[in-house]
Amino acid sequence: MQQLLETAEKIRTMEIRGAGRIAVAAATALRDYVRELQVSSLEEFEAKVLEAAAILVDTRPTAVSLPNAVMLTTRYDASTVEEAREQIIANADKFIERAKKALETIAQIGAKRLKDGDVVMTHCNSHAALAIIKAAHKQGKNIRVYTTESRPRRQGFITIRELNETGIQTTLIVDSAVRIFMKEVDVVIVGADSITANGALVNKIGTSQLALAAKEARVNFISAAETYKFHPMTVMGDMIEIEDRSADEVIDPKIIAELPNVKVRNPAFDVTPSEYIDLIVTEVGAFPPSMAFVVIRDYLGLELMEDMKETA
Ligand code: RUB
Repeated sequence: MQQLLETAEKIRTMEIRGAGRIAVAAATALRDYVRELQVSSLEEFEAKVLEAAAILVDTRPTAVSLPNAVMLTTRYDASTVEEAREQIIANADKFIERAKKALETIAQIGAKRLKDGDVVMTHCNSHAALAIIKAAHKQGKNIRVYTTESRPRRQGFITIRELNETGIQTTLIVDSAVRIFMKEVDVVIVGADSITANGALVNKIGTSQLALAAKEARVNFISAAETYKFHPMTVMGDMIEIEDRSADEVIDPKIIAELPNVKVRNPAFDVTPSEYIDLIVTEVGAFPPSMAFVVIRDYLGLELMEDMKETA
């Protein structure tokens, strides 16, 4: 359990972050946990697995990749502890492999949308979005990138390092400079924390501003999202919780303590409605956002929704 708790803490404190990485970390933690789990009955096994799953899911509320990964991993149909254990280990390995392959396929599909000489704008730090940019660069296309700082956690600093290592020419801008530079941009590519059944995108705070500026400038707006980032419960009308993070990430708490009339809000994500999204690149194809329900039905399965309802 110690190791699983450590992974949960790393997700909570954002040492492990990004929707894809937290999902893979959770599947890995569950696999390693059940491998060592000592129990005397299947009932006890089930209770321990449910407890571990809840600890991981409770770390961050917005990226559906996390509960999806946990649900897909902890499913089993077994009559003994050993059978259940084997199934969970196999599920976890399958999920980890699915995530890895998905990124590779998204990179190949998405890179087709980039032409030699294109200027891309990205936001925050998304492995899926960067996989597309890097694949196009690897194909010999000259791609330049505008990267936003992504206040308050400045994940843009991670992105510029990654792009710099690959040799891609990159310009760092503050979030409020998005509109000024949009006229030089050919395509915006961002990741996804969740995609709803009606094709709305939940991603790092500020994403919807990029989308708005892109629409105004008639620039294509693409989200790169593995199928496990689609949100099954939104089919039932559930709303996605937007994580509210600490004011300390925005301003020194000593300053705010001196300002009794001021409060700080720090939502970590926002919602971009489907009408601002031209394309969602998944590992099973590039679709308009109106196909979101089909992705949920055909590639996650509506039974995942039932599983989530039962454990809610
Ligand atoms: C990260 C973020 C990323 C998505 C997709 O937010 O919004 O755009 O998670 O990332 P945070 P990826 O830093 O708060 O986790 O494509 O790597 O899954």
